Amino acid sequence: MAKNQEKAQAFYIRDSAIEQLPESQVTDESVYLQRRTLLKRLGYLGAGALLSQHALSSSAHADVLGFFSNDDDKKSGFKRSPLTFSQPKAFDKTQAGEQLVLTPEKKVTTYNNFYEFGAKKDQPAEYAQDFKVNPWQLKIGGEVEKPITLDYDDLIKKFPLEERIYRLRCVEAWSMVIPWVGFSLAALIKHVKPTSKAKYVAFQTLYDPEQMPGQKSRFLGGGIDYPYVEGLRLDEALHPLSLMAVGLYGKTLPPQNGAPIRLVVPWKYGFKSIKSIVSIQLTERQPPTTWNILAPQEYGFYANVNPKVAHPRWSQASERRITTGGLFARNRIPTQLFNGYAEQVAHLYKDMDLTKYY
Ligand SMILES: Nc1nc2c(c(=O)[nH]1)N[C@H]1C(S)=C(S)[C@@H](COP(=O)(O)O)O[C@H]1N2
Ligand SMILES: [Mo]
Repeated sequence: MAKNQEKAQAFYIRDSAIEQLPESQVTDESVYLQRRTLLKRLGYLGAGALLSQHALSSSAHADVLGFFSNDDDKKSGFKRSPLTFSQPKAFDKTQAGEQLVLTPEKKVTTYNNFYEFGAKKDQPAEYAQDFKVNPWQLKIGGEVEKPITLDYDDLIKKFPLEERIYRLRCVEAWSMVIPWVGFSLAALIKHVKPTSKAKYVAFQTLYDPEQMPGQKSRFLGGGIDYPYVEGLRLDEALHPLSLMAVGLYGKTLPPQNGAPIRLVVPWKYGFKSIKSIVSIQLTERQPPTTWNILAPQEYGFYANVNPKVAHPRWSQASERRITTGGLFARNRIPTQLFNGYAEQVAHLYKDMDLTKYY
């Protein structure tokens, strides 16, 4: 336990470090971009080579540069296909009177948390390009009457797809607005017919160290014991907002965002939204979850977005909304209870002490 806490301390420091970069280092986006152009002309910036060259060894700097990296700098081996989907009115850009500004696609696909491909923000986009998503098998079983295995084509064809525009709030206090494409987790769960014993849903990411360098190296993978696992209470999983996403911005997911299929639970911190899922099991008991195992005093099972419940090492009262303004815009906004979805989900927690069940 103490060992785990130490690990969590060690690799999350960079997240507070980036928030604490002195103003003099984070002054102006154009200065930064000019510097990039210069480095490029001098031949220092190529196919995402920054980190491997240790040109900038400080993680905070690497994160800042990673943020501005764009697809043109990277070899994009992965091919995304267009999807066919409906666009229900309930999930358009105007939600509860709020106009949501979409995070640009390039930011969504280059600033990622996917520790299996490296614990720095720009590493998944670089190291996941050759990830094989087809063939794929997703097994759904446990406390169900009709266990099934979905193959790659089933993932995009078995259930009708819709576009859902959701806020994504990471526990590290940044957020995006992403147009996902997917189907209700509820549709999948109803399809397999849960038994009366089913109370929770357990999810598991692929374990394949040959393809996922972070699973091979504790240095790259942030000290997590893989496979990455997550869980929901059955009523949370059945909530209409819980989404199995297979795409974003109208096309199949890139690997760095969790191809070929990932969970999206928009009222919870991002780490609940587990990527590249191979197993969904309905269970009687509350399943173990990766970040809770790693640092239970910092990350709970519920992980509902809550501005009033601080992380032990930082406040959750506000967040940096990632838009075209980038790191340099003053786009800090107040965090909303349940990430703005309180009207839909607060009833799930009505008799619970949210400071205890964090
Ligand atoms: N398997 C797996 N799933 C994961 C993660 C991860 O490291 N491994 N990171 C989580 C975290 S912390 C966040 S914020 C979101 C980020 O999703 P995005 O990169 O698509 O924005 O994925 C979540 N799902
Ligand atoms: Mo996160």
